[in-house]
Amino acid sequence: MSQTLRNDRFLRALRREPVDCTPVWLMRQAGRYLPEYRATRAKAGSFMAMATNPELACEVTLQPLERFELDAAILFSDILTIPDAMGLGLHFVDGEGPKFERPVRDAAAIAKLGVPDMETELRYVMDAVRVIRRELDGRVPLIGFSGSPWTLACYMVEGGGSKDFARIKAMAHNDPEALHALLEVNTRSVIAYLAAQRAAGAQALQVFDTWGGVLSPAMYREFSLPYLERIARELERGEGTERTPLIVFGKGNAAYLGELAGIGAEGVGVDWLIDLGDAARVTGGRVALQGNLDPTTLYGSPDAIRREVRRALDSYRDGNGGSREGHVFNLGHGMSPGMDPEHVRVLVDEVHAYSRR
Ligand code: 1CP
Repeated sequence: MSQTLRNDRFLRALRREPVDCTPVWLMRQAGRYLPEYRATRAKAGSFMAMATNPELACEVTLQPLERFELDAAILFSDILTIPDAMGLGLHFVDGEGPKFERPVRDAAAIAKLGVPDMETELRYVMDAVRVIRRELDGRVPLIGFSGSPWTLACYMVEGGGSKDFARIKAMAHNDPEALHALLEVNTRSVIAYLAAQRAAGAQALQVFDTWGGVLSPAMYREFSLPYLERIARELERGEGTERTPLIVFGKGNAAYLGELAGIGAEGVGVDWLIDLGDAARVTGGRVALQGNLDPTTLYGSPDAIRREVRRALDSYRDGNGGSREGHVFNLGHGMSPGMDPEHVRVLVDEVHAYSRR
């Protein structure tokens, strides 16, 4: 497991150490925009058949790395594995995304939930981590991940994706104790899940708080931020250069970056609604920043993509006292199925070429 990494730019950037150029990976870099992903998915039959098969999960994890000079791999899985292992019955409805057969809508249903066993109920995830580490063979670091307690709760209460989050927000107002009980069991599960991925070989960890930004500031500070902080503080990750860094990504987190920089995570992922230089000024070198190109930039021409990449790199440097250290380049959110793989190549190569100067 301790084979030397041939490319450790990503881990160095998270420690805010000097790098030869800015590292880059992309959220949802393994996915439907790649024809080889669609072929593997067709062979597997379904998303879950692919995610629960460690060899196939490994295959799709490596696909974007075969094409592009990415500086990190991300485990191919999903944030909804935890609620599925809790017994909610995850399934995918074509064109509608993930759904749960048994959503949790009241205190009684929440009281029945327990932390899943990581090496039995979620063994397929840990096996995938082990297979991917073996096949990566030290090329780049592997990122493990989880949803945030709040974001998982959104799917668990709504029963799937949502536009207005009406059910979970009603619960927040009418039965906050029940919601806190749900966030509590989710937090303990996320900590156990990330610890198990780390033990299996994940070299960095990311929490996706995708829906934190739908909360009012008061509600964000009650229902999301404290649980993110507990994860960052309680998750054992080692010391010094051996420490496994934790990145907390949140859509709509611009107003909270100052607070997020103080929760104990090594990195904060930023969406595209804030200038990266402003984000760097607010966080003041306390954490590394990851982001933050608008994903739809990939629909632009190669020239437009290069221009926006340079703008983000320069913005970060300006806000970070003239230094590129502590920046992991990424999109502000995940890629979409209609994006052109050749545009991804333009982005990745431009990040490296421009930041190397
Ligand atoms: O049929 C398919 O191929 C389904 C599409 C798909 C994919 C490619 C789903 C279903 N999950 C995934 C993989 C996935 N999900 C990864 C893989 C690694 C990589 O980044 O390459 C990761 C990190 C996730 C995490 C995830 N799942 C998040 C957080 C990140 C984000 O984009 O905000 C969320 C919110 C989910 C839920 C989910 N799973 C799948 C879909 C389509 C969704 C979103 C549903 C919604 O919009 O509410």
